[in-house]
Amino acid sequence: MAIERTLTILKPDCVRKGLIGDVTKRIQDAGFKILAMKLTRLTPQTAGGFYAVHRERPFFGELVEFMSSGACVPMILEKENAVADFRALIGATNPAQAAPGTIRADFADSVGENIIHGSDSVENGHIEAAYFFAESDVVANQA
Ligand code: 3AN
Repeated sequence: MAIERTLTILKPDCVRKGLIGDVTKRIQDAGFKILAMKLTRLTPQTAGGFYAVHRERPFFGELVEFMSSGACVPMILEKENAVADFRALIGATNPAQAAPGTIRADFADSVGENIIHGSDSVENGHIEAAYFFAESDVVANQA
């Protein structure tokens, strides 16, 4: 399997609940290497741009409001088969349907406030990573 990168965001509910450390530990324990990370607060414009694909969905307004409601922590992660393995680690979008032991099953309250984002393809992972980070922010060689 190929080494891939994926983009995650620890969402504002994750930060508000004081779960940055717990969730990051799960990510690292699962074998993901953090290549870039920062604490930031999205504006409604930045959040709307990130989720532009959902612009026509009925929940778009509440999604933008939530994602810009507080600090969040985007990270670029790297691992073999990172995209699929990360989606398995975080669980289904709706935490009520997420498999036991996944991050969303254990920490998330609702489909709207579901703690964490994970890219859905390698291509989108690269697009999303570039949305938050410059290539010079990426520490690929950590030896
Ligand atoms: P995922 O983040 O699991 O890839 P997407 O891409 O379908 O899920 O949805 C993007 C984000 O939009 C989700 N993380 C969630 O916060 C929000 N969302 C998705 N479906 C709903 C919904 N039915 N109601 C409210 N928010 C939703």
